[in-house]
Parts: sequence; C-alpha cells; structure tokens
Amino acid sequence: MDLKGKNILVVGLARTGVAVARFLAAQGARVTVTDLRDETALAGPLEQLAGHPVTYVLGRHNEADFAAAETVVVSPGVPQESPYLQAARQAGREVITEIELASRFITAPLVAITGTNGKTTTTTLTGELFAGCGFRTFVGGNIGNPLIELVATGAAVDRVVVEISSFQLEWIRSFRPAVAVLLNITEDHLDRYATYQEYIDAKARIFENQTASDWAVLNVDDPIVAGLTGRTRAAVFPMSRQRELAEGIFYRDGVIIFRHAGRQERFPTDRFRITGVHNIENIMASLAAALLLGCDADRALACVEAFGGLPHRMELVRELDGVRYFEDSKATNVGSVEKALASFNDITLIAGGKDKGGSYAPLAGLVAERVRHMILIGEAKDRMARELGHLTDTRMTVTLEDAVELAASLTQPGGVVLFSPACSSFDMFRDYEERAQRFRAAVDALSPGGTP
Ligand code: UMA
Ligand code: ADP
Repeated sequence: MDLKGKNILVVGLARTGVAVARFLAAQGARVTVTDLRDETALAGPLEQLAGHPVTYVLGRHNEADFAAAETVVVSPGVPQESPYLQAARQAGREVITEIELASRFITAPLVAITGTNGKTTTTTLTGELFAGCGFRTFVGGNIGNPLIELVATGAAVDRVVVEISSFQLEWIRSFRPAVAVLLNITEDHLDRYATYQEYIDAKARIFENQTASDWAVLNVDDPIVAGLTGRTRAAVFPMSRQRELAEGIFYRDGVIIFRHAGRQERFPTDRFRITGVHNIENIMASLAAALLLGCDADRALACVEAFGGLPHRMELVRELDGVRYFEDSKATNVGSVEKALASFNDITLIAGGKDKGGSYAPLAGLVAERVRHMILIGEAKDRMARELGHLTDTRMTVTLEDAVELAASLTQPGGVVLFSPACSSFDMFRDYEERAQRFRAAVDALSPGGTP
C-alpha cells in the first residue's frame, strides 16, 4: 500500500488516532485528523503529535472531509453506525480500522485473539510463550498499544500476538491472522450493538479472510463459538475443558494434552500459578497457538508455570478476620462474573456500575446458590436488583467505600467478599483501574474486629 501523497482521514484522536496519524505522516501521506472532542479535551494527544504535518478538524466532524478522503481510518471507539462513516462508504471511500491498516504491512505470522473474556490474559501469556521460546515477539492491539506502532518502528519480529476486540473487526477488509483464537462469546457491548447477533457477527469476522493454510483455535465447549465452526475456511483446532479430543487441545485429570498430527504433548497443571477453570481455557488457547506456530513444548510449559497473571482479574487483596477480599474490577460483563462466582462459595458480592444493556439473568443460578449477600452500586443497581435481588439478601449503597464497609460487617469468617461488577466503570470512575484502586484502598482501610 503506497501512502505517499494519499489523502487520509483519521477519525478519533486517542491512542489509536495518535499512533495512526504519526505513522501516516511519516510515510508522506496527507493526513487530516478529526475528533468530536475539542482542542482543550484533546490537549494530551495534540501534544504527542506536535511537529507532525497534520491538519486538524476538532470539536466536530465535517462531511466534506469524509467525502474527500481516499481512505478513512477509524478508531475502535467510533461506532460503525456513525452517519459520517456510512456516508463515506456509500460515496465509495475506503473505510478501515487501524488493525486492517497495520496488518497490510506485517509479514510475520500473526496470532489474533478474541472472545468476550480472557483476551488480555491469553494475549499476554501467548506473547510470553513465543518470547520464552526464542521468537522476537510483538504484543499489542486492544490490550493498549496499537498494532500500527509495530509497523511504525519498523522492528523486525518473528511473531505478532494481537488482542482483537469486536470494534476493531468492524471495518476489516483483508486482515488475515495465521492463527485466530476465539475463547468464548457471551452478551456484551449491547450499548453499541443493536442485537446480540450483531456482536457475534462482528467477532466472527476474525475468520473472514483466513484460508486452509491458517488455523482457527475454537473453544468447542462454548455453544456459540462451536456454532461458528462453519464460518472459517481455516483448519479448526478445537479446545475443550470437558472432553477428550483426537486432534486439538483438551484438559483431563489435571493435565492439558495437545494432540496434533500424531504428536502428543502433556502439560501438568499442578504448578500453574494462575488458577480457575477460565484460566485453564486461556492457557489451552495460548499453548495451542504457540505450539502450532513452532514453540517447543518444554519451554512453553516453563513459561506457563512462571506466568503470574494480570492485576484486577480475581486478585486476592487481603484476608481479614477470616474473610478473603477479592478484586475483579476487570469483570465488566456477565460472562466474567459467572466464572468468578463459580470459583467460591459463601460470597458477599459487590457489583454494579454502568449498565451495558445485557441481561443479568445468566447469573441467577449462581447467585441463588453461592451469594449470601449482594451489595449493589452505580447506575445499574436498580435493574440488577429487579433481575437478581429476590434471589438473596440484597442491599444498595451510594459509594464503593460504603459497600466495602457493609460487606465487612455482613460477611462471616470463612466467607469471601468479591468485587466483580458485571458492568463498566464509567458512571463513577475514570476506568476499571481507578475503580480497582478505590476498592483496594477501602479494603486496606478496614480494621481487624470491625473497629474503625
Ligand atoms: N470519537 C469521534 N467520533 C465518534 C466517536 C468517538 O471522534 O463518533 C472520538 C472520541 O472523542 C475519542 C476517540 O474517537 O477521542 C475514540 O478513541 P477510542 O475509544 O478508540 O480510544 P483509543 O484510546 O484509541 O483506544 C482504542 C480502544 N478503545 C475502544 O475500543 C473503546 C482500546 O481498547 C485499545 O486499547 C486501543 O484502541 C489500542 O488499540 C480499550 C477498550 O475499552 C481498552 N476496548 C473494549 C474492551 O476491551 O471492552 C473493546
Ligand atoms: P478481556 O481482555 O477479554 O477483558 P481479561 O483477561 O482482561 O479479558 O479478563 C477480564 C475478566 O474476565 C476478568 O474478570 C477475568 O477474571 C475474567 N476472565 C478471564 N478469562 C476468562 C475466560 N476465559 N472466561 C470467562 N471469564 C474470564
């Protein structure tokens, strides 16, 4: 793709927009950047682009810019239904996401990891496996550092591991991973998609350009994922925690077993530091991708055993008066909370936040069975109380700090206080990390014996 002199419009000026604009300007393209936020709100990104030859249209979008551009590069946060994007497409303009642009310049084998939950954990671990097995590896994407940054640096790499969200798949054209991993699909982002099916269809686009020489690693225990087998032309490499497979990767009696073309590798799980059934799934996906693309089994096992997981995913914060406090602020949808609830008994659950429009009903069985007290916060609290409140002792507080104090007073020794919100954080916090820090600070402030 020759970019020199090309008129390109970059939509959105956050992490993605900055990285894309920098790259395009360096390639000699004529770059216009537009964002609905104004100059004051965008002071940080503008500073990062200082000195680059870029034209700005801020605080608004102009239809004429979309019509004039040869290519429009969209940030993931810009919804597909944006009338500007739709108009550009109808006018015959090329509209693409940043991963599409980046992938046109990447020649190393690319592993793309998607799913409703477990993407970041699996992406990080897969990157560690390749690096630990001696491959020069880039890890990026939805995890935080845009894929285009790899292309911009021109670094020579052997493997690319990229976390992919449904948003990033919306405007792909030729994006084609050598290995596509689909971990699971449960309801999420219904504040962006009109229907659950639209969200599923966006995820399934990860397979769109694969051919028979590529791989699709599919979690066949997940009925929606299993149902998508027909959507890929790639060779399907199934993974299962529940049943033995003649070809694929599966879990049996404490051992993960990889079977492919007559080869069998065994990975005993007893020395793994990350626990929980969901992490067995994440580890199986990582091992499958790594071994299919040349990793040595012994070295891969050593890397998995060394992997300590990521913060804010079911992290033990403290044990006080016989009660363990777990922080799971990254649990922003129902599917992740299901896994958290399945991991404990006798739970005081603190949940709530910004509602994403999905149903909380899939949690009903686990709440009835395992949640002794439920404390709800945030915008979603009334709807959660309507859907789940009748199943257990349910209370509401205004602040997270009050929720923690109430949880401490209600929970008996041997119990678990679990902060697993099932919602995004933006109603009360900057992001899930700030929400996590506030929970941890509130837990740290508790005194033994409940005395202030
Ligand atoms: N904007 C417009 N016009 C619009 C809508 C938005 O100009 O019509 C502007 C906004 O004002 C904002 C920018 O576009 O300035 C949106 O940027 P962005 O939200 O795409 O932010 P980035 O910093 O570029 O982050 C994106 C991903 N964000 C989203 O998908 C919402 C980041 O994923 C990702 O790490 C980053 O690119 C690098 O690839 C975050 C995320 O929340 C972590 N992802 C979702 C998730 O994991 O659930 C999918
Ligand atoms: P993502 O990047 O997809 O959001 P993370 O690895 O950041 O995934 O984990 C997000 C949340 O989902 C955490 O609460 C974590 O405990 C939970 N989780 C991780 N892996 C899985 C999985 N395979 N299935 C369901 N929940 C998971």
